[in-house]
Amino acid sequence: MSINRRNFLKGILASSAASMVGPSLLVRSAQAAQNDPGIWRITGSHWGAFRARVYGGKVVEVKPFEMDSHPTDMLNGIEGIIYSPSRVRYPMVRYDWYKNRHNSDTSQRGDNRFIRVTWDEALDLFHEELERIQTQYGPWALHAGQTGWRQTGQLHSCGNHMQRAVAMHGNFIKKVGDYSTGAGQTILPYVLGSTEVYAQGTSWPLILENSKLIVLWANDPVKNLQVGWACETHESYRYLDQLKQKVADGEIRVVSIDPVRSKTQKFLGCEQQYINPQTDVAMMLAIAHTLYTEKLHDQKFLDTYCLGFERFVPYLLGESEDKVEKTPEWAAEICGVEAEVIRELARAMAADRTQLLFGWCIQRQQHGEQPYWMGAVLAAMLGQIGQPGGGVSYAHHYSSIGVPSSGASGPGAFPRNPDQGQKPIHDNDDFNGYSKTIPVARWVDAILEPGKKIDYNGGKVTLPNLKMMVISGCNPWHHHQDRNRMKQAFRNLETVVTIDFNWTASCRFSDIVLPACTQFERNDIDQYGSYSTRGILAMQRLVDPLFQSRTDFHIFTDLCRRFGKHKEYSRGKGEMEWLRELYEGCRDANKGKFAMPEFAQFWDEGYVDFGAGKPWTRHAAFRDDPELKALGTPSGFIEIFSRKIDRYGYDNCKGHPMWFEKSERSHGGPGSDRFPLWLQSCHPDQRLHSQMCESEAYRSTYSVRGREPIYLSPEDARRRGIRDGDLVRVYNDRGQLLAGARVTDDFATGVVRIHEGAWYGPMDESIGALDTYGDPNTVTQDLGASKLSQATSANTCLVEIEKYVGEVPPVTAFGGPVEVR
Ligand SMILES: Nc1nc2c(c(=O)[nH]1)N[C@H]1C(S)=C(S)[C@@H](COP(=O)(O)OP(=O)(O)OC[C@H]3O[C@@H](n4cnc5c(=O)[nH]c(N)nc54)[C@H](O)[C@@H]3O)O[C@H]1N2
Ligand SMILES: Nc1nc2c(c(=O)[nH]1)N[C@H]1C(S)=C(S)[C@@H](COP(=O)(O)OP(=O)(O)OC[C@H]3O[C@@H](n4cnc5c(=O)[nH]c(N)nc54)[C@H](O)[C@@H]3O)O[C@H]1N2
Ligand SMILES: [Mo]
Repeated sequence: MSINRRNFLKGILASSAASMVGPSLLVRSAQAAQNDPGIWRITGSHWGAFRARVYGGKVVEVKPFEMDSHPTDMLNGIEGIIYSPSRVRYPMVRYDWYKNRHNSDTSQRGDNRFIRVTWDEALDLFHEELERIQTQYGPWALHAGQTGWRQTGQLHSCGNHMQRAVAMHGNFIKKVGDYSTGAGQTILPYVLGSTEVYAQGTSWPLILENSKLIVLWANDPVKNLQVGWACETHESYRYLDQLKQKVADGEIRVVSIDPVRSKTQKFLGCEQQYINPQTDVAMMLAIAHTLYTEKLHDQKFLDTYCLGFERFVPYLLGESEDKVEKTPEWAAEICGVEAEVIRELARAMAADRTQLLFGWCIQRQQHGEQPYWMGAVLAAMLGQIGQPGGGVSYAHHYSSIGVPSSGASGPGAFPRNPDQGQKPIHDNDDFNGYSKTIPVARWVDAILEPGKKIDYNGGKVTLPNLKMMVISGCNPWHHHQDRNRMKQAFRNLETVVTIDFNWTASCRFSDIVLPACTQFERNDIDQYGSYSTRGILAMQRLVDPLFQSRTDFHIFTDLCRRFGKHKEYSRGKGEMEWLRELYEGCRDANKGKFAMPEFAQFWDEGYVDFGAGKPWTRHAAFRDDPELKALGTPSGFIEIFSRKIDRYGYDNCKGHPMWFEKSERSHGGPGSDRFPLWLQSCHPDQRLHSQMCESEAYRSTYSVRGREPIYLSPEDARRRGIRDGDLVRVYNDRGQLLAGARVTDDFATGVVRIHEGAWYGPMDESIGALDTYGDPNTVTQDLGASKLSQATSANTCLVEIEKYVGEVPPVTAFGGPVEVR
């Protein structure tokens, strides 16, 4: 049964060619369906709520929900998700693992050879492995804590299903924090008393009415508001339309500070301020320096609402620490923004009502805490925190934040934990001295260096000795950094189980793969409008589960049956009973405030709308009464100097915000002599991370010669003899990938972008193998942002590019496993 590499690649090609039958059948049925209306059903997704026409058991048309005035283009990718050639069709077990179980040759991991098994066999194997891990090792050896962007729907929220079921069997390692805002959500509670990133912000109507200057700092809302955590209805875009008008009328000045001309900057037609990547803190310090030396800062605000400004000023003036005065001239050398431009911006900020709106990308880099802390210091110096249209926000590009909340309650979710009083089968809480929770992005460190003690947020974490992972509702082989390091690490794992509807690279590097169905193949409910809680949506099943896929609910009920916990797990209830209960719970919570019909009527009508909420100003209560409405910081005030952090004694996050050089930085920074290009792996315009990359026809609207695009400047292209549309090799010491060049004026010299979420498709399982599709995490750095947050710093990454002239390998990322019989 040994298959050599050549046959193997042929196998991959054959399997993806064969699977093309699916979509082409769909086209035929779409034609037939023109004469027959079929049935319209309503559902929702991260990309938007929509109605779908189902004909002959197939989705043949998708149209936006009528409450969505700004539907995204990505709705065109929906059908391709359901009928993707990359669907997981059957339970599969990795070839060598099937023969040798946990003693398998783990260097074969990623060779993509799998054996098809029955559901019963797959679940027996999964259960046996859980048993083995708990008895042979203990709870410290199992990581079932990695979760992510599961599809929408509160009942089928798949991470909850996986964790509840596994927790009914035994304890396991969990994560703390997330990849989105790891540095931001760790630093801001010290500074402003809450994570800020996951909190409702000042309402757009108040910003539009009161702001005179809006600074979009590393922020591309027009791109990033296309997706939301719940079922989106894109209400923010009405306000963005108004903002565009106000920019045109000269009523509001908007400046986008970004190394790239963003989608938002182009949409608004606003000012573009280029900045060298990763140098924002230097520019902010220079703004603070101008405010201070020109006496434009609000001393009264600093005295009344803040703590520690006097500990920060000596650093600003060069009287302490590094003895460098943070003048605009000093900053200009680092950030590439002229000193006079910095001064002008500082004066403009102080002259009138100024709203700072930060995106999240700049905290997904080394020392990612600093720009957020420094942003709060700037806002404090301007003294407008708590005023409508002033102060600082860290979330107006995310999930309808800034759209006034209706004030209604959304539906609850299927429980993530076992019910109260339920003991697991293996009630062993002895973690052998290892930490039970680890910072989310440090799990690969754990596999490679078990037992290592690391600093984290004022404490110590002892990395556990992981032997088994269960992965559901996330795609670690998209979301984590440095693929070749991951390959090395995965060789140390005995067993990996992945539950997904897509044959992602995470499936390829697993041992047991279980086919979930998509959200379009089950009934569910969710709220729409994410943070605005605008209404409740019925997510009606569009089609039956394809192939042998099952709902996560079904999968984990059957797993629990193997250890006699299925009744406790499901509480003896099926899908529609649960939905009714979640809906009724929501109706109770809203009683007397928001009218909701009975479940049957709701299900039939498809949604309940709560209406628009009232505008609201963030931090206004604190501004009104800083004593009674104190912030959640240790002192209750805005902490410009944090005694707590200072006492931790870290070298890479100190008592006040500071400029730190990066381990890799373009434009003359460290490492740029060898790898001169800064790679930003921003969030995709036409996907949600790795989701929808599998949608074939939709992918072809942006791919370049079948590969993920890499965006680069005309000058960088010219120097390397690269033309738009060329195939290029992107590389550094960590890895190499193929991508398709998109040459554009939107990008400055030295700045390139590959959107995160491009599927990983290695030539083979060997370490260092070329990635054939263009996953940026093939070359990113796996490094904690600092000892405080230990967050991902994916955007601290330098690369070089060359025109690719070798034999062109096929793309191996899509189309499922190579089935060995
Ligand atoms: N280089 C770089 N890397 C990054 C980032 C970056 O900016 N740059 N961004 C980071 C950020 S902010 C994030 S949030 C993460 C996102 O990381 P993830 O959340 O891991 O990314 P997704 O691609 O959304 O993966 C979700 C997976 O869950 C599966 N799934 C969805 N719904 C279901 C379901 O109902 N059942 C089952 N069983 N499976 C389901 C999908 O098919 C998909 O494979 O990536 C991080 N990684
Ligand atoms: N379409 C779409 N929308 C999404 C997502 C998606 O996958 N697709 N994902 C969602 C999720 S999970 C998240 S976490 C958010 C992510 O939201 P963010 O992290 O804010 O988004 P990004 O697109 O990564 O980056 C935003 C901007 O930051 C700029 N930038 C990057 N580095 C620097 C820097 O050093 N300095 C300055 N000044 N600017 C910089 C980039 O050029 C880009 O224009 O988006 C959400 N929205
Ligand atoms: Mo995220």
